[in-house]
Amino acid sequence: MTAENQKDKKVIFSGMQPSGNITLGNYLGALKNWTKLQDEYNCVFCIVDLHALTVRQDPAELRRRSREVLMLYIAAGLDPEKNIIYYQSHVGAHAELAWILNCYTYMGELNRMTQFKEKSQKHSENINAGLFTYPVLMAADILLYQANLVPVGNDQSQHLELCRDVAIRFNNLYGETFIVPEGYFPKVGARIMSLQDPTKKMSKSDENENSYITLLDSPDTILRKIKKAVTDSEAKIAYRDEQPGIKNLLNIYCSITEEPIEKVVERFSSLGYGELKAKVAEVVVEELRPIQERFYQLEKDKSYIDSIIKNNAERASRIAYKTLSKVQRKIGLPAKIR
Ligand code: ATP
Ligand code: LTN
Repeated sequence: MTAENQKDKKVIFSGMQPSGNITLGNYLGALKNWTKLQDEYNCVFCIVDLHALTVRQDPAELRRRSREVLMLYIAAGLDPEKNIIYYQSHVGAHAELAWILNCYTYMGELNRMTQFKEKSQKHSENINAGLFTYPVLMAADILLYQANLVPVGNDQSQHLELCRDVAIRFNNLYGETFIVPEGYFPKVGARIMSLQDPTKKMSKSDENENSYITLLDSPDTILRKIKKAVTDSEAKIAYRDEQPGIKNLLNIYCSITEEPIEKVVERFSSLGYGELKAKVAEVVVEELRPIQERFYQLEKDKSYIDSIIKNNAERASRIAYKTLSKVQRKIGLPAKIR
């Protein structure tokens, strides 16, 4: 059964930017959860390459990373036949609907977006209009597929709220057109922090490579980065806000093993920090090993990946253009003559 022919199932839409190497944070906070949703829902997982353009990208790197993200989605366990896995730029309807929705979104609404404020501070030399209208393109992504649920980290809740407001506004003006989506947020523990500054989230665009683990880091690199992780001088293994480094290591461990935190804290209570780090590195290495093996296998099969890219863009287009045509008709754009 594929996403198109399971009419009774709810639709899930989510995406990741190919703006860096996918990190353990992206995996534990998003990708790993997506793999658990694929049986229960009709899922559409996008590689949002147009969103990545809001920050200057090296063209060859962007192309390479976009393919890498697509292969990592599959290697992490997303089935490209059951789910729709595709590049945003391969479905023109995203940019077309985004233009239309721009005309139904207010400057005041976009001005309030905290991600825009943060990213314009970080990239003060390139505050482009795309960065400002980023949430409108995200709304178009979601609304095109009539998604019921959008699994994202808490950092995206403001964007999702805007998407809902625009959908409701449009429906009020033109009658029921879009499903108004709900956010689907992970548990708090799934927020993975930087290994170098555990008060900041682990981010794939961090300048310091030691702050994150990527899904393709070798076992030696993983061990080295975890050994270097910033902790504290309490010399006590406890799960509390005053020890953010240790808390983060425990979160990583428990997100992988899916054990309750209290049980693990009890078991590890007599260990030193070095020993805790070795345990954490071990579960990370073992979690990533099969993903890496599948990734390197997939990488060799160019024609298989190419066929996934082509077929899935076609499947996505069929759904997206159906919604776009409906929107065009409702707002009074002239019908195409066939
Ligand atoms: P960038 O550094 O380019 O802003 P990012 O690493 O924050 O990127 P996104 O592509 O914006 O990642 O997000 C992809 C998904 O991963 C989103 O659902 C986001 O909420 C989730 N995510 C990102 N970072 C973390 C983290 N440290 N812990 C848990 N989930 C995360
Ligand atoms: N803005 C999101 C990525 C993203 C997305 C989407 C997520 C773009 N379009 C649609 C869910 C649904 C991010 O930065 N995590």
